[in-house]
Amino acid sequence: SIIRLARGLRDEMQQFLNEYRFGMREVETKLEILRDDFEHQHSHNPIEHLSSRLKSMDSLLEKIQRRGVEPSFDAIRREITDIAGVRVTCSFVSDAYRLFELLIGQDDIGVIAVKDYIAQPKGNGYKSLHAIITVPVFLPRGKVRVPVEVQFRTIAMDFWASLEHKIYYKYDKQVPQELVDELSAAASTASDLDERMERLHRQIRGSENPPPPAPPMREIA
Ligand code: 0O2
Repeated sequence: SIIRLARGLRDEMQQFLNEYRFGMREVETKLEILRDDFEHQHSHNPIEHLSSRLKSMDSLLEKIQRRGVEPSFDAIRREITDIAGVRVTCSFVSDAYRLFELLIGQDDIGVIAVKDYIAQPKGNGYKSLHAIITVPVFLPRGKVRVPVEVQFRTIAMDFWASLEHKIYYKYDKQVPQELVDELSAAASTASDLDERMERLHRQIRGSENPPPPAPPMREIA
């Protein structure tokens, strides 16, 4: 019957999204462990805020259709790499890079892609360090490797990005030029603030024990 068919589809969707939900939890736990150990060892919390979100089935279907791809679970899995997203907001740029290196250096983590919009900001001024990684999730039916997009940024970058996101949608993606210019100026003010805060942080820490250097970066294809 149609009801049985609908329930079957609903269960399949839930199972599909659950894998991503579990992958997201694994990544969050890894970051919480890094944060707690850092706090214990160095009395410094490198993470101001940790958040995560799962894309809804509706927005996945919309995204896949926008790309002109016939919707199916396989197509979504293949095409969309930010179904699960974790955002790590740090006080300092150096903490963002350090956490990124500590996470991607773990031997159960795979790296699919890295986009460093801190070193190379987007045209509008957007800054963040993005990594699409895979994390193993162990289920009764076996192990699955789940892709998770992790964004590392500072509080100032996050402040800017959330306002820009609001403006972008308020103007239905057609932002007037004067606002684009204002946003670009605000992005550079945010960068200046990050640099000043980092300098201050280094000065304060100069007399204390600095944390050990992060392990060398792994080769990224
Ligand atoms: P949400 O609601 O945050 O999830 P994609 O289109 O995602 O497949 P793309 O554009 O190559 O591929 O990915 P990229 O550049 O790594 O950006 C993905 C995510 O980064 C976005 O997800 C945003 O969260 C963030 N982002 C990227 N560019 C900007 C920007 O200019 N402004 C702001 N505010 N955020 C940005 P979503 O799905 O668009 O949004």
